[in-house]
Amino acid sequence: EGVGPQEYTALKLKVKEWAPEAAAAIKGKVPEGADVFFVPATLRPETMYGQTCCFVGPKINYGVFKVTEKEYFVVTDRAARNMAYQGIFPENGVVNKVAEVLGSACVGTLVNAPLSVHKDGVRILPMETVLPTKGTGVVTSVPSDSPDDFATVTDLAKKAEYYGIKKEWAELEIVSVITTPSYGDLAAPFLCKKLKIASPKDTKQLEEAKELAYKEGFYQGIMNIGEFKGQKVEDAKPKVRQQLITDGEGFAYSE
Ligand code: A2H
Repeated sequence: EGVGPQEYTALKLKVKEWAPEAAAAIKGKVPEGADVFFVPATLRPETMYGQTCCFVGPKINYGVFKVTEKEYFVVTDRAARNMAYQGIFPENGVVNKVAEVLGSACVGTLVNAPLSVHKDGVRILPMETVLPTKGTGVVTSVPSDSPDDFATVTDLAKKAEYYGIKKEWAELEIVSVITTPSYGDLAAPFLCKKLKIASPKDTKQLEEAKELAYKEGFYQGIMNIGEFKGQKVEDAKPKVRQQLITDGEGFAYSE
């Protein structure tokens, strides 16, 4: 954790098809025809082209919060409270929780991930290391550039049966988003291999990989995809963020 406030980009991943257990949990509580969004918080908006799934903590309890008649967000209670003081809900300081749903019940839900190359949508999948006390408790997965995400999707695909998921949900194509001189087109897979990271439990090596990927990506990275292809990551980052906000697909969230 740094000292100052963390400036996240919150992203709106619209539900296209609920997993049966989650559908049962919200039934009669969210009006038919309203849109429900999983809302991950990210520090790397420029990588959103590479989203392949979205993580929830299987044991975390999430709230479904009403934003407007037509829009509902799935986030932790803690995040909703913060959002209520940041002008994200209509009434300052007031949250309106209409339902609760356990992370594990959401697994398999199909969502639309803004900017992602996977236009048919991506799946909600479990990640044991999601912290309920950080961000929104929802983490979008970009395995090309996040060592944590790469280690987790690799593990999920390997043990699909154990996790109760379809293997193919964890195996959407990993495309190159950023090129760096030291780590090539896919920094996270490169670093996981180099540091011999075999699972999400290799926390010490993952810390190092994260640090290396972040620095190299930010200071040396060149965008390899999207509207700002060919530009430095440093320059593209605020532009992608602004584009998401302007298009109504994201908003500023801080804590
Ligand atoms: B980042 P910081 Cl490509 N629990 O987004 C665990 N991790 C969480 C979280 C939670 N509750 N909330 C957010 N995060 C992740 C993209 C990304 C991220 C890339 C590379 C690195 C990276 C795609 N996942 O983060 O402790 C989110 O993952 C490296 C740290 O507040 C978010 O940005 O600094 C980042 O951690 C926020 O971590």
